[in-house]
Amino acid sequence: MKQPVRIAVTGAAGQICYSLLFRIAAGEIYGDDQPVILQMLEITPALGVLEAVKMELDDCAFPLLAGVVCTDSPAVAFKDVDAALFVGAKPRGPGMERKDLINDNGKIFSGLGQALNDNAKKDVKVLVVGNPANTNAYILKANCPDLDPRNITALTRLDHNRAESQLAAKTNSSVSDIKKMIIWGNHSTTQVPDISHCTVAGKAATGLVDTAWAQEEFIPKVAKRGAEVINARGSSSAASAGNGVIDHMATWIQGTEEGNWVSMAVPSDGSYGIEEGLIYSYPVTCKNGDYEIVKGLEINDFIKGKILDSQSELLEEREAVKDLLS
Ligand code: NAX
Repeated sequence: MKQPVRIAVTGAAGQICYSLLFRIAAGEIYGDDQPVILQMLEITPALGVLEAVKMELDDCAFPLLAGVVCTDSPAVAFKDVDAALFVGAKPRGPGMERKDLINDNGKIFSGLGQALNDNAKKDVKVLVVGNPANTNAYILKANCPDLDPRNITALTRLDHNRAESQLAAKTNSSVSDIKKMIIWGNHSTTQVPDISHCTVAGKAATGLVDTAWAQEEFIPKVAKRGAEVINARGSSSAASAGNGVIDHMATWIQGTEEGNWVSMAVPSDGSYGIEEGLIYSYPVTCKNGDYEIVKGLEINDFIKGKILDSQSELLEEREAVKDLLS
């Protein structure tokens, strides 16, 4: 039997984790021959609920689950972890401005970053889900000087999956026929779902749908899908977000399929004119536990404008938290 890998998960008593943790314990990130230890972090008032989550994990008798830690101490949660999933965040309250949300979460993520830096394995793979995800990841990166900055990423795979599903429905095809979807930018309404390079069962998507649909219906539909779910459900996407986390991590660790790519928000290396270091969603391929930004794609003027708009939003968010970037 292999040595277990350690995975820290924050916000472990919340909605997303109620599906996510069980799928990790079933082996869906690292594969069905890899034992895992879950190191679950919550705020002190949520420790009772967290204990109930542990009871249910125990009651599933997952053969690959080699241990479960419940704690309100970041140092304990991040001790020797191979992966850290930052799901927990302060939600937006009534009357709260976006900049207040950015600021409050910024403080949380700078503190968590220091604890991660001091306790995790140096090559820990990090995924930020809690919103504003890209900027929280940026703050985390600034507070983790000893970790590999390339390993600090944010979730846009849910947006990528939503985009595939919308295009499949529009073209009466199966999601498995859709290849090379792209989400550019911030995980927010400025994100840029882009079908320019997509194929549907081998045919160019741009030849199957008209430009007006791609620009005026598809983009806002994907970008505002989270709000649509909130309106229908009364709370934000949970199972589909958990599924996006599984897909993001499993692809990063196990690799992309031949002839396809996925979207991940990663530190920009300057590709496509985006400022270096910003956590920006790009098309990436993954192999041997590493990812690479897909380079040299031709970008039309419409998409180029939107890509820069999303960058502007990220620059504004960064300005709002500049005091937390140690
Ligand atoms: P919940 O409110 O159900 O759960 C969040 C949990 O985090 C709570 O149990 C809370 O006690 C805990 N928490 C808060 N601060 C913490 C801290 N400092 N340390 C540890 N735990 C802490 O939210 P849930 O529906 O699970 O969503 C979690 C986050 O995901 C939210 O910020 C949400 O906006 C974000 N999302 C991100 C998505 C993405 O694609 N990037 C999509 C889904 C979701 O909207």
